[in-house]
Order: sequence, then structure tokens, then C-alpha cells
Amino acid sequence: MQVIKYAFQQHGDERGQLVAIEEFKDIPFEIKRVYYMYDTGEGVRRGYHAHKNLEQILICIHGSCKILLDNGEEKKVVLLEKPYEGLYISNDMWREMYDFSSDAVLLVLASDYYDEEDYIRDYDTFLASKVKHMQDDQGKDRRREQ
Ligand code: T46
Repeated sequence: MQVIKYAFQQHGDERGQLVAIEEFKDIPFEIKRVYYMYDTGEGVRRGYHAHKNLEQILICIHGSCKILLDNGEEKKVVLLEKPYEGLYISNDMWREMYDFSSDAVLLVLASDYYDEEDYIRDYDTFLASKVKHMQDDQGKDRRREQ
């Protein structure tokens, strides 16, 4: 599994740092929604879902946290601790967020509006959807070869 992390340009001077993120320039999608989480208690684990059709960039703009990515075949843990680093998460990727430092602020840029229908919150349903996508892709390849 390829982990895609963006290192955004830092505009620093004697006054401090500034990071600007522009849709289609610094990240690959239009930003339709921004949300953030903070005051995340010790030992809390969030997420536990995948999205059918949503791209996101996660930026821990303060403190640190870990993100577990699971594509159904492989799992990877990514540490976010730099305010200028963004983790790209595609659709069809199970995610869990944990190990939040007490001062963590996790900012998320999303490619679409909030839609509960877009969530896959059951792990077995997630795995079944991955198998179905794989079979659909194999079917397409076979049709192309004919
Ligand atoms: C994701 C990870 C990284 C809204 O009303 N609007 C929103 O845009 C969002 C994101 C949430 N909500 C409500 C729905 C719930 O009542 O806020 C509450 C907490 O949401 P949720 O339990 O889904 O939060 P997380 O931290 O488990 O997951 C969130 C995003 O929902 C999800 O898309 O990828 O962060």
C-alpha cells in the first residue's frame, strides 16, 4: 500500500510560519468541506469506517496522532505530528485515528459535503465491497481483452 503524504510549503520568516493550501494546486481535489477535531481524550480511538466516494487530507496542525490505514489487504500506521504535512486518504480505505496527544488538533480537508450514506461503518461490509470492486475490475479487464 502506498502512503501519500504531502509536505506543504512553509512560508516562514521572523514572525513565524504560514502554510497555504489551494485546491487542485497543493492537493488533488476541490475542497468542499473542512472540519477538525480537538479535546480528544486519552485512549480515544475514532474513525472505524471507510468512505464509498470521498477523498480527504488529514493534517495534525497541533500536537500529534496516529492514523491506521487499511485497504482490506494491508494495514499501515502513519504518525502525523507536523503542521505542514498532510496525509491523503482515498475512498475505500478503512481508517482509525488514535494516540492523540492532549493538545492535538486534527484538521481534515474533504472533497465532498457530509453525507452519512457515504460511510461504510461495518468492517465486514467494507471487506465485501473491496472483493466486489476487485471482481468488477477483473471483469472489465477480461472484457477489454476480448
Ligand atoms: C473521517 C475521519 C477522518 C457532521 O455533522 N459533519 C461532518 O462533516 C462530520 C465529519 C461529522 N459530523 C458529525 C457526525 C457525528 O455526529 O459529527 C459527529 C462525529 O463524527 P464521526 O463520528 O463520523 O467522527 P470520526 O472522528 O469518527 O470520523 C471523522 C469523519 O466523520 C470521517 O469522514 O474520515 O474523521
